[in-house]
Amino acid sequence: MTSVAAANKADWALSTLKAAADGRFEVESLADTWPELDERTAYAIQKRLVLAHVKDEATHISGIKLGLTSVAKQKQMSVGEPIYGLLIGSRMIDEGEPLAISSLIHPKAEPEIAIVTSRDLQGPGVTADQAREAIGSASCAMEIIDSRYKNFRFTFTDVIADNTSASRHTISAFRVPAKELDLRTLGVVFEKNGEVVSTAAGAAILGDPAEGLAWLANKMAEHGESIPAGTVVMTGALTDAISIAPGDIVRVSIAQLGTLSLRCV
Ligand code: OOG
Ligand code: MG
Repeated sequence: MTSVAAANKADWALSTLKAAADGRFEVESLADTWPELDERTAYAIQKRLVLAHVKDEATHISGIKLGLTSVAKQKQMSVGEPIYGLLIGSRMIDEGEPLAISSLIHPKAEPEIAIVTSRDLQGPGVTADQAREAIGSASCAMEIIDSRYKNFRFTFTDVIADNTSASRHTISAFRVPAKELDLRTLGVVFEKNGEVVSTAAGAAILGDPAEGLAWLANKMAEHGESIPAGTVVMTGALTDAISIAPGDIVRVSIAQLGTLSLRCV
């Protein structure tokens, strides 16, 4: 494909994904009409898409999210490699605030560990040990994903372009200094309407959430970007995502980090 044709396709992909998010409707996989979409172009579309939402909502990029960092999620979505996306400030749900399901397409909830970095991280070559040193604190978190693709059916590059299905996120204000924690061994209990739906440990994230942060620093370096100190990073779903509907209450409990509940209306 010539670069002009690729630029036109990128514009088309961007407007398709923006319209689907704004109008709350599903679209077909980009790969159906654009199988050659590559990773670099997909991350470039993601960045433009996020900046368009940020401009519309007069908000800011508030952090970074990892996706597909657990075996559970990689199997659920049939994509075997991690991805990253950007968090949008206006999409944060305050603790105790209900989530209106009607504002979304087909949302699912995921239990996550959120961290805040305490040092700059610049790849390539960042090791898990260096990343671990750069984790300042950790909190209990939940992401609400809402793929713009029909039935959450997407390819690796599709989901990158769609800002990794990011929709809403909620992070407990209770932050625990990382030096008091071994993130790998923190037990996780995920409940819906009072029933346990899944359990996990921090090590579900690539063996150690610090490995996830190192992966992120090295992947962002491929795009000429680094992670400044003070960045909020959602490290990815620890278990399968579950569908949520009005009336549901989902709850994540993580050892030492406490509990976070979300009521859907
Ligand atoms: C992609 C986003 C995955 C996670 O935490 O693994 C993600 C999807 O499953 O739609 O956010
Ligand atoms: Mg997630």
